[in-house]
Amino acid sequence: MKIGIVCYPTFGGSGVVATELGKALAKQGHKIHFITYSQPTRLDFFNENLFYHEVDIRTYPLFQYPPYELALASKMVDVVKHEKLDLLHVHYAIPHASAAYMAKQILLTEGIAVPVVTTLHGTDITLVGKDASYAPVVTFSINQSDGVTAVSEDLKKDTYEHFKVTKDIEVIPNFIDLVRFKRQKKDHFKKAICPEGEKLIVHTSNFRRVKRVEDIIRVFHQLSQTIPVKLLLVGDGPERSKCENLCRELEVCSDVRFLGKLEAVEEVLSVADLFMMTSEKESFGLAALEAMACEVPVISTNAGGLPELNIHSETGFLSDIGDIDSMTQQALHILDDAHLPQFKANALARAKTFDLSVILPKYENYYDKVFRQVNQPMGV
Ligand code: GMT
Repeated sequence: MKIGIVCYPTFGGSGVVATELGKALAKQGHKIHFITYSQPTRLDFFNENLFYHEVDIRTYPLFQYPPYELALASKMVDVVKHEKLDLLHVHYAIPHASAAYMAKQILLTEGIAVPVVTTLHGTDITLVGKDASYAPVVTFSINQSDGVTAVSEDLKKDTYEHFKVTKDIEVIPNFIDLVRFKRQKKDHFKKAICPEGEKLIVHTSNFRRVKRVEDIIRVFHQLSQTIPVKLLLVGDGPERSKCENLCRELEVCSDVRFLGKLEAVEEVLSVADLFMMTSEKESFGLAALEAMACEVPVISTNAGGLPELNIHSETGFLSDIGDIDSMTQQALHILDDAHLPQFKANALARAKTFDLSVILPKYENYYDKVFRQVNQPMGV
């Protein structure tokens, strides 16, 4: 198939999923056309089936806000027509689903019917999408998509609860490439970070408020009073300086390192003993899956789709949002050498159920179904 993929190209779960999906589909022989405002971060290798089309955003003194959605819709029209795409797959409802709707209507006036699949990723529903400033457009554009997928059962449930969505939503969970994400031998790195054999906790995120990274620092502070431990924080975002200040206040700076944005996150995960995800909302928790693939157990909240990934007292533990004491006790249990190897093995076993080879055919079958529905209307 010839597929156009629209996503946010920067660091962030939805962009990562979209890019990895496109790369995997290209390896299967599909022609994949990325349509984004800049080169997706993980679009980092050459494949004869991968193409990249940049959205041109023209500004004008009159525009306080350049109309990105219009530029994107125009680009989609152009790429569908000239590359003869079979399907558009847009990731993150805002504004991609409504731009796709506009592109589809324009193409119909020229006799071209291109099916649109929208994948809901989380905050496009649970946070931003719910807001009255976007909700009517989000509802409309989900209902107008030819196919809708969500990355967890919980996100599907949330979508039906908060929007008047009449479309069937197919749950296709996120996936992991176990060839890339696997535990590597990085003893020198572990030695440099934990010279006295301390246990290592890792967190990766975009440091938005919803991630509650300060909770991780508070848990770490309590833990460090009981066992020798270090903390690596990977990523960057609006809450980072608050987190740095909290480290100073709790006097844990010498044991905590902020690494900023990293490409090779699997190298850091390879030396970790525990991964923490304290989010107050999380539709899936891709970063936790990446950790599990590298044999790292997870302590997470029980928010959103996290219980569908992290199995309580098997691959790690679930806690109520903000329950610092419970998370500290859970961390002490996992980091005990009598328990750690089993948790690590369980984390890897669970990650394998989300392997790319398991999930990719689900997308291919879904594309096929939607394509046939649009090109062969019912009753024919
Ligand atoms: O977590 C974020 O803030 C980024 C966001 C995104 O759209 O890039 O992530 C969402 O999509 C990911 C991929 O499907 C999911 O793994 C994350 O759980 C989800 N984030 C939230 O629901 C907060």
